[in-house]
Amino acid sequence: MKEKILITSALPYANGPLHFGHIAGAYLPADAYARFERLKGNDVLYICGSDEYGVAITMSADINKRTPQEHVDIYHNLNKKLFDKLNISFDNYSRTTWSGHTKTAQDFFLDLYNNGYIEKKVEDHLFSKEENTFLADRYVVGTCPKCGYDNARGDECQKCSASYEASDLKNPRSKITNSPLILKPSTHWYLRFDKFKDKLNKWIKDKPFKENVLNFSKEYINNLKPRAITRDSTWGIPVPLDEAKGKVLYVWFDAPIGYISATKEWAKKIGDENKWKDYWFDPKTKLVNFIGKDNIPFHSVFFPAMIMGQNKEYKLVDDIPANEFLMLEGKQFSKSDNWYIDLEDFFKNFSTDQIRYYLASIAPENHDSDFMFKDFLSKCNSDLVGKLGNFVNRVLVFIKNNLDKKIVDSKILLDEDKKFLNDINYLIDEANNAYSSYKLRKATQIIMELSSKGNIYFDFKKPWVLKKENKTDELHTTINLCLKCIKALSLISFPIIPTSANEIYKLLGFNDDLNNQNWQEVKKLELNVNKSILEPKLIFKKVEGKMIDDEIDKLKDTNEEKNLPEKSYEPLKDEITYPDFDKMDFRVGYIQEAHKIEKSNKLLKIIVDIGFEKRQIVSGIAKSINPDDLIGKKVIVLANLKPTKLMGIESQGMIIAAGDDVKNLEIPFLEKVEKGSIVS
Ligand code: B3M
Ligand code: ZN
Repeated sequence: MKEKILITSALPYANGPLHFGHIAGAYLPADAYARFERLKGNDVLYICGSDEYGVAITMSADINKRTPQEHVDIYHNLNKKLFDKLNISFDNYSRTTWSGHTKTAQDFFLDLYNNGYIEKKVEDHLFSKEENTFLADRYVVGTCPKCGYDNARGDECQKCSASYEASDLKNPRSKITNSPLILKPSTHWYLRFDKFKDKLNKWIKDKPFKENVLNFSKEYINNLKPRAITRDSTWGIPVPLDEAKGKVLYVWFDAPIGYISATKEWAKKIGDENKWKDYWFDPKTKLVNFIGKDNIPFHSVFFPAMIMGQNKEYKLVDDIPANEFLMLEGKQFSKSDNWYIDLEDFFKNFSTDQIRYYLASIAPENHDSDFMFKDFLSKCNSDLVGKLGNFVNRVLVFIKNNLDKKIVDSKILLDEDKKFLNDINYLIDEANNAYSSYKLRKATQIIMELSSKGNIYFDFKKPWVLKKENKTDELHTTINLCLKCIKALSLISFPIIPTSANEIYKLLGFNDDLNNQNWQEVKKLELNVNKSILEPKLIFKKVEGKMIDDEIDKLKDTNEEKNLPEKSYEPLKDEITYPDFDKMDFRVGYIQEAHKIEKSNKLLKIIVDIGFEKRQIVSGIAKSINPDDLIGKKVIVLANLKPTKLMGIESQGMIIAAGDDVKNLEIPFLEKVEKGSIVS
């Protein structure tokens, strides 16, 4: 049975160029999944678009002396081009400034309003007379109410770490223009998210979300409060109420509705205006939202609540493959710190499939991962060229030189041939499982495993010897199985490297390409026996070390750390003996809860399950680690440390962390071992 699958990737802000971190997190995984499900014969619709409203955009437009519309036009087009280059197969890439979106978002608001979920409140907000606008916290600076530092941020003082409301700052001013700010009452509309607690709890209970997504969302649901969904601005979707002049919808209210309006736009474009309903109103549709981890609550809590408040029964999300972050050589991508890759340049030197393959192989699925240039080189050369490319090429060149390019049939299968065929089929099914569960890293490993198996089989059978000894039947069987393996490789690599996979597939003498094939059919590994292969050619290019050195130099040129004095290290402590060490009992603990401790900016209260009991641990990591990022993680706990009190709260153990400064601590997370395991 054909399944209806609606796939979305987070709508990127049209406020700057995308980087590989975004691509590896929300776009490549979704694209591979879409390609896979299409290949499985399912009815797939893959939707995305630019997120074009919000204060961040008006501010950047201002700084660049453009209108917001000009600003979003630039980045909408730029990002669209990047997606094209990366071969992302959206069925529609829309934008939230599309008029159809305005209407959809306003209708959403009105249903919620008429159903009693939206309330009006008047409160004081910081206002700039000079700019004639209210300012969000992150655009406010002022004098810290605690330590008097005169350039303190709107939410937290970077000198004394005090946290406060922006309205508590003395002499508040605009971060951008320095103009003084005053408190001014303003009316806003609040969505009563708290009213959806029960419904959300019931709904989320049996969702197959990743453990961390689920735990985090449940925690969120239980703490739901009313939230303002309107802003004072001229840039945004007007609040559809007569009394709401000058108010627009908050960007996170309208953005997820963009998934629906982008589907409407798609239907319009294909000339079948109502077709979008087939997806959004059919409970059998599978809706999958690919996002980065910072977008989780908007997809697992807020948007579902907004849908629950509608009169029509829209589809609720079925799965949220939320990815962690991708770093660049150990640091966050940042255009302003010049720690980024110029993608225009990068695409001049490297191919789309090299990039897609590498990003898939390091996809930040379970923890943050790192784009490393040397690793990129090694994956391109030893995986793509050395394993996959080499296998395809040596088989085809052999056929060209020894069999007149003819695709030969297999004869009797010996044990090793049967084993090889079994391996091929087993790995096709493994790839199937990896793609079904959005595991791109795993898929790249399976592609390489199959390539290696092919190479090993070819070496073992030595077809050049079989040829010399005139063992024609065995020779034909060997080559036939190698060709089957190549066909299998094209199939399982298609979702990740579609262009190369198609090239490989066509070398086998097939006229069409894999876009029009079906997984189940291709999986039979039938060949055009007695027809010819095409002229062999190299599918993957080697990356030269020099090219990578140049890329690394570009980063170093602008790296502010370059001129820092050499790092000094703490002297080593006195030597201990094994019995000293053995006194410490380390266990693997599973973090169930983590909270900020009020009045402390350093401490977190963490509830950790060490298998046979639960512990409450107070840990001084709050300046480096967000408590939400800890939930569902497994860590190392010193479990026999005498309990002590910190800020009046009992701490029953210690969580192991590394780092020289309270501001950059990192916790090692464990993947496979179970909670309660001994660490030695
Ligand atoms: N534009 C945030 C982001 O790009 C936001 C996603 C919207 S998804 C509906 O990270
Ligand atoms: Zn301060």
